[in-house]
Amino acid sequence: FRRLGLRGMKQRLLVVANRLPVSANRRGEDQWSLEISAGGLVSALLGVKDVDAKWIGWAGVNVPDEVGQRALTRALAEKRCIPVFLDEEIVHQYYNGYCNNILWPLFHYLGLPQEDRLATTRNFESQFDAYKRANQMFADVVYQHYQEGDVIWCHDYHLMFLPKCLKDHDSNMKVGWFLHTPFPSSEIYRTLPSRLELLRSVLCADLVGFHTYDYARHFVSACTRILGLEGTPEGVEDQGRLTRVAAFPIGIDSDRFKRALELPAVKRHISELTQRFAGRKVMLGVDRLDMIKGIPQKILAFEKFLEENPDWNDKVVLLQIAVPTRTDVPEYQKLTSQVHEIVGRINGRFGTLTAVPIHHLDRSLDFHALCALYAVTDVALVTSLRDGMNLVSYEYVACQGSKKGVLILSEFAGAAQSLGAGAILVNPWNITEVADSVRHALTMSSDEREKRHRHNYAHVTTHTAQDWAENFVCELNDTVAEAQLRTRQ
Ligand code: ADQ
Repeated sequence: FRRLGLRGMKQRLLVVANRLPVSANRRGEDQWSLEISAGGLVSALLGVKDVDAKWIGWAGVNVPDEVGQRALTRALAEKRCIPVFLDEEIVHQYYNGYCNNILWPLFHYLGLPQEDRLATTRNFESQFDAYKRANQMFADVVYQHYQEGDVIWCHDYHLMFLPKCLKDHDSNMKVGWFLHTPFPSSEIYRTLPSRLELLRSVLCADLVGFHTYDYARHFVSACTRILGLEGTPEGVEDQGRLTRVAAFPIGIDSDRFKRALELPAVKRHISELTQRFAGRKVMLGVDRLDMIKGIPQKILAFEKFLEENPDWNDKVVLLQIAVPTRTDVPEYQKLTSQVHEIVGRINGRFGTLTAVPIHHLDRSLDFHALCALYAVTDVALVTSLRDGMNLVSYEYVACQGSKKGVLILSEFAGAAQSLGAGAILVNPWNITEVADSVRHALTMSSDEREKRHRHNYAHVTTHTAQDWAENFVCELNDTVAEAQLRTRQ
């Protein structure tokens, strides 16, 4: 099976993730338009080919009426997607509340919400309750579509309760769970009030995967320290049952980026951008506008660089593309205003009548424009405060053919562990260090650029999204086969 990869796989793959890879917009009572949404999970999974997969998830929209639900289900079916309908109340409590306000910051070492500690504590139980109910709703849709032999691949922190729901329903289901964020140190994780229930549920899966060995190790430590279970080199053991735990570093579909660079539309963008920024070095940031991405810290580091290197003032520009996400969460609204304020101040301070040092866009770019930007820029600045992997860094490398641009990468992104020496690794909290790295990147010899780029490029083009998915699914099949053997013996 390993040799055949996904191409030879006879089973169907049911991918279950909070969000479907498309956003739905209602155009009439029974009319919907669908648009691919931006985000790491979507980018990676869309890069997986040759598999009979269906995607189960929420379409990101409230559809209270049956006519609308039926029409959306039909429209999504054409894209091999199956919707889970969540009402506004549950989205508020489960998605905005428990997932985005509690699990997301905790898993990225930002702690449990502090500002309104008491309110959070009071709301906690109802939000966790909604989380479990929402996970059960995903499970119900999985049951409706499940056929014996299907492989069920659950994704991310939104669905930690799903493995238990599925296995309670049918213990023969083949269930894998993969976390796209970091799994934090057990000392951080243990502050979570629902720490026991979530760990026990995840352990119901046959295979549990993380981007890095460190995250897997943190998870096993949490199980041993908090649940008192036994950690083994294979995973976690509970009364003779093994849950396999392992690292599966994600990748991208690098060929898709390489092919895109040959398209006339992308070449047109490239030549426009080259003309537009002629005579200046261009630095690039592409992030979802999220606190974990360290955008304010990045911009402050760039300010420090301009401050300390006045000779560069009109010779370099930072393009920061920040796609807004979770726009109805107050923390994210605050972050947007903060970023706007800092950018405005720096442009006021260092700009001239004809040029500003920072171009900040609050929007998603289409694929062609994104590839062109990756291709023409001299330096990419990825300064996440924590990041499960960070695919932007991979995409940048894939599009840097002849230019051999430099990647400045946070040591707190999972990608730092795979790209390592090819990038300039920085502590994003230390803006002096980041500013120095900017200078280093801009003045780097072509030999050093070439060497670093070769290292990065080799990794990105040989550790693809396809490999990631194949490794995970193969390991899941092997794990289940081995467990069956053990019970027969
Ligand atoms: P994200 O936090 O979304 O993913 P990342 O891995 O960098 O982070 O992926 C972002 C994706 O969205 C990239 O494919 C990028 O091209 C796209 N994107 C970002 N900004 C964009 C913009 N302005 N316009 C268009 N496209 C944009 C989560 C985890 C990561 C992990 C991935 C995959 O937080 O750590 O790497 O899942 O597991």
